[in-house]
Amino acid sequence: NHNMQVCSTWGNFHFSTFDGQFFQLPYTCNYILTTLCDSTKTDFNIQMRRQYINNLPTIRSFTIKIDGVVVNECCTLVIGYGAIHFCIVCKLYESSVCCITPAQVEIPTKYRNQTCGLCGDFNGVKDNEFIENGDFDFFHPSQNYLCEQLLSDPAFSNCHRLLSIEAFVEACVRDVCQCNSSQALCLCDTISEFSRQCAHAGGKPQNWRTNYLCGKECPFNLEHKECGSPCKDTCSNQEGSLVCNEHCSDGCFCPAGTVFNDIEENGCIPVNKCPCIHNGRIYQPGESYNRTCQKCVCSEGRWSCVNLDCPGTCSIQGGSHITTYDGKAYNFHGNCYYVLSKVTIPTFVKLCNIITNFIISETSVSISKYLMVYGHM
Ligand SMILES: [Ca+2]
Repeated sequence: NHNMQVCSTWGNFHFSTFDGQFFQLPYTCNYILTTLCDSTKTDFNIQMRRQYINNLPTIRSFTIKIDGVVVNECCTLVIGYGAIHFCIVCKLYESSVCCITPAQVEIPTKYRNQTCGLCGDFNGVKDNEFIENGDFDFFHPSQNYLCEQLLSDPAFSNCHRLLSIEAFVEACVRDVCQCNSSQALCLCDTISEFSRQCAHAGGKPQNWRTNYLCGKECPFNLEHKECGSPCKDTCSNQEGSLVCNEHCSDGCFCPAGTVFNDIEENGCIPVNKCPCIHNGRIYQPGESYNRTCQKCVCSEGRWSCVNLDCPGTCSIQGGSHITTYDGKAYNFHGNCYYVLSKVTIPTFVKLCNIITNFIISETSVSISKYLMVYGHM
């Protein structure tokens, strides 16, 4: 029966196998239509791929190898390109001659029960074509291999006990199938997602990206990490990651030994290069400002203040306007002896113990002496 030897694919993702089973496989992946299951034999290997053009599935490519040699020129005639209909046929005879008529692959009966691919196993049994074949691999082995290899990368070694890569390999293969640009770009999302889910499950994925594969650019001198603390250390919050309970995530992080300069927003620097901020002004390390009896120096992003040996001043002006050591100003009227200041702590160095005499007349207030009284803060 001549029909028993023909495998076809047509129209809307339809296939019929050598054994006559019909099925649909609505994907635009690259598929092996048929090849010998024994990978050491290179008699033939026919691959095809569909694509959508104006929402119509059409054939994008056929790749045909006979005896290990690509013979596309023999079998790539496409008629009605852009429409549902196409016409390609490879007739593989023992002499490895192929010719072009409708979209069929015809192989000699000597290959019975030896074929793998969408055209089935050619064992003469129509039903359960692919179930009989065990875990038949629908996909192009090279795509599977690339995805499997990436997901099995040592960078994910502590993910494999947490997450099975199987579903990700499948998703990755689909990515590659549907990819219209370079393969590497298309599978990055799925590999990244594997990395994220691994981190979420408590794993610590290492960096699997390279400049050539899914590389990520970061601003300033930040670097991309697969597993960094989402609480970032900065000049103004240098221990942010220490008190962080969040699981790690991928993103741009400062290199080890540096923190992000969130004051000047200009990248990562060693802590000892961190500037400080005071009253809206930025100070570089080593710069200082003075405040009441203190000198503060910027050091490692923090103010380091020392007390100064400075006098506290209490003053009386105009006889009745008094300003205390701590700067409170008030008016006081009275015609008596008053203690302006005295030492109350016995161990305190006795600097002054002065009683002054306010002389208050009817029309004015004056003081017998103008006194400045000093004490240590
Ligand atoms: Ca079969």
